[in-house]
Amino acid sequence: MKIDILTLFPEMFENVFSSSIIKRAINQKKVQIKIHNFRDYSKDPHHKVDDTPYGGGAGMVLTCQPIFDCVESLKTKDSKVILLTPDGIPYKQGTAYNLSKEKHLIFICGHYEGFDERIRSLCDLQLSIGDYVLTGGELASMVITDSIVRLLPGVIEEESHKNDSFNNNLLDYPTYTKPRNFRGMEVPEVLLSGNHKRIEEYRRLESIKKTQNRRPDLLEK
Ligand code: 6GU
Repeated sequence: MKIDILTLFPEMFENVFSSSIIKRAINQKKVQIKIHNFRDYSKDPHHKVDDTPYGGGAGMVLTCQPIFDCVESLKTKDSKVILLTPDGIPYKQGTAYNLSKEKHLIFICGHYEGFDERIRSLCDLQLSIGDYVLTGGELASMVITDSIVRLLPGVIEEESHKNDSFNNNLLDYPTYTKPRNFRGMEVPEVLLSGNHKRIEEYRRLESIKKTQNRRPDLLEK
């Protein structure tokens, strides 16, 4: 998979993509991630990327030209162009699965007060990562990239995401490791039983109980 990210703040991405599982996925060539500063595409003599809003109002608005030119230079018939915006559709694990099957993703990170509405016409999808407002789309693009890359074949054991929270609209079951007793807190007996059928039943029940308690909205689905 190829991922291109358009941003005015490339430095924000340095540590996130050079650590842990994403770093390994890049080194193993499972994904190629490139960060593009769309200021470099500005035709303005001072590399301006924003201007005041028509009709008045506070703040600066990202202009069309640099973002259109940058996307058009990267886009092929295999590309999906995705705008990160608080008014996008809510991003879910199911979206992560669908996007993990794509060949090429292009993320556009807005910033400042907003972007020219016509930038939406470039995009196949507009996503939000939750009902709160971030200063820009950068963190959202990192969240989405992380959740997609871990699903790419061979990045982590398939077994590890089979039971992920949100698959089948259930939260993940609780897990334990050694020691059996830590400060008086015991590992549930059933997990030590070696009875795989009973363990499976216990885990399914715990998943349902946890979902009922914390996310009853998921069970309604
Ligand atoms: Cl994708 N962008 C911004 N700026 N804020 C957000 C968001 C995205 N998702 C939730 N809040």
